[in-house]
Amino acid sequence: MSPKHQTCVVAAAIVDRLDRPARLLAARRTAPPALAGQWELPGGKTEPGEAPADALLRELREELGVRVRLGAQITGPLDGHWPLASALTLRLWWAEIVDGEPMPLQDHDQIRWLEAGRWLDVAWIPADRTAVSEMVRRAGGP
Ligand code: 523
Repeated sequence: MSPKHQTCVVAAAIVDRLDRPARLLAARRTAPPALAGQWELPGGKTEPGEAPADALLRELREELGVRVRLGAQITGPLDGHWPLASALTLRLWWAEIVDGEPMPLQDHDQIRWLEAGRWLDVAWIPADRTAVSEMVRRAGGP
């Protein structure tokens, strides 16, 4: 299998507007037990042969019922990816909703828009907290 067909995890930092983000969408997981109740940037695993950006659009449609426009990738320290607790790594993009109202349809029991200055106010999964902290730091802090 070529590297581009390897599974990776993709997620989105969905903000109210890509050009001047103020609010960030967080989603609370229902499974597995070790992650249930913790908040994440929504997303999931790529399927075999699926391009990462396509996987992300699919996951957001399935999980939240929204269509999004992807912005820039938010690069992490591992070749642009972010470390996860598992052997997998996470690729992250900025995103803006272009159609639909986000609802927790699958895998989540709550979603929440975090206001500017409050992006660290939920119990993020540790991997996501690292990324969100860095996003805040790069933006010059809350
Ligand atoms: N994370 C994570 N943060 C984050 C996501 C989207 C995923 O730490 N923002 C972790 C959680 C899981 C793994 O990445 O350990 C896979 O994500 P998951 O379960 O959301 O992917 P699915 O739903 O595509 O996985 P399957 O149900 O196994 O298909």
